[in-house]
Amino acid sequence: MVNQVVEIFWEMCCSEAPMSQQTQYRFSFGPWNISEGADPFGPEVRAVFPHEEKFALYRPLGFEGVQFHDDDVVPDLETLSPDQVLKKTATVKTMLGNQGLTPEFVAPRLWFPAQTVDGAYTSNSAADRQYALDRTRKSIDIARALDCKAVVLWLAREGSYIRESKNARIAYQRLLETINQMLDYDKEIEIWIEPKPNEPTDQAYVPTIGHAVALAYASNDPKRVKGLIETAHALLAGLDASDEMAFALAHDKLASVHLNDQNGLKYDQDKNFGGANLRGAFNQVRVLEEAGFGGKGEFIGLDVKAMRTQQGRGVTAHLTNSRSLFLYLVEKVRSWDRIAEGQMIEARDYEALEFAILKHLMGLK
Ligand code: 3MF
Ligand code: MG
Repeated sequence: MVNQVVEIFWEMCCSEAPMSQQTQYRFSFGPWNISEGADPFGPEVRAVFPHEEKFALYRPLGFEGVQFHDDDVVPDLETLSPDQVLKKTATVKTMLGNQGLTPEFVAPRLWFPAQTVDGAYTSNSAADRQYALDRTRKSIDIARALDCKAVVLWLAREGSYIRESKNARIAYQRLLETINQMLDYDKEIEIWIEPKPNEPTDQAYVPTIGHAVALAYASNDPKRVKGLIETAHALLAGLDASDEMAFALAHDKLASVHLNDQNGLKYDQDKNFGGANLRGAFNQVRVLEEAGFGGKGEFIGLDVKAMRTQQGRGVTAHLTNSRSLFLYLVEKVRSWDRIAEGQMIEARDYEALEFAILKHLMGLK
C-alpha cells in the first residue's frame, strides 16, 4: 500500500526528473573571475592576465560560455566611435569562434564611470540618466554584434545610502522605463536582471528575484525580461538561494545563475560553490536538475573569486573546483533514493528525511 502511494507520488511530483537527468550541463564564467587579486584593502598580487590568454583557458578548464561586461569586449569603449566599437567586437567574436566559445551575455559596467556616482538609471541627474541609457544601448549593440541574445543588468549603484536623497517610487518607475526603452531599442534582445540587496549601496533597489520578476511582468514584453540568480546575493538578502531559484523557475524566468557561496551576512565573498554550505549547494543543484534547467542550452554560470594566496596555474582552481563540485552534486541528486524520500514525506517523518539527506551527502548508507 505504502509503495503504491509512493509510486503515485513519484508519478505526480517527479515525472519530469528522468528527462532532466539527461541534462548535459554547460558552464560559463566571466573574465573577471580570473583576477589579479586586488581587494578594497590591497593591490593586485598577480601579473595581469590578458583576455586572449583567458579565452584560451576556457575549453581546457571545461567551460564554453563567456560572460562579458561591455568593456571586457571593447576596452575604452567610451573613447571609440561606433564603427571602432563594432570593429573591435568583430575581432573578439572571431577570437571566441576560434576557441569554440559562446558569448552568454553582455552587461553594461555602469558602476565605474564618473557619471554614475549617484546611480545610473535612477540618478537624480537627468544628464547622468541619459548617459546610462546611451551606454546601455552601446552594450546592446555589442551583444548583437557578438550574436549574443542577452544583456545582464546588475543594478550596482541603483539605490541610495541616504534614503531621503531619492524618491524610491520614482526610481522604480525609472527602472521600468529603462527596461522598456531597452526592449524597444532591440526587438530580440533579452534582459536578465541580476538582483543583489547591497554592496556597493547599503540598500539596493531590486534586491531579490521577486522584485525582478515584478519588473518583468510590468514591462512591455514580459517574455524577454528574466532573472539571473547569484547564490551569494540571495544569501545576503537573508534568503535561501534554492528557493529563490525555484521561484524564478516556477515563473519560467530563470535565464542563468551565478553559483558561488557566502559565509554569513558580510561583504560579498564570491566563495567557491559549496565552500560554506554544502547542503545549500546540494539544494540549488536539486532544484535546477529537477526543473530541467540547462536543457534549453542555459549555462551554469559561476561567479567565484580566486583566493588572494593563489599563484600560477592555481589561479583557476576555484573555477574547476566549483564546476567539479556542481557535477558531484548532480550525481548526489541523481542517486538520491526517491522512493525512500516519498515514503518519508508520506509518513511526514521529516526528521528521518533530514538525516537521510545528511548521510547521503556524507556518502553513508
Ligand atoms: C557583483 C556581481 C557582478 C555581476 C557582473 C555581471 C562583478 O556582485 O555579481 O560581478 O555578476 O557584473 O553582471
Ligand atoms: Mg554575479
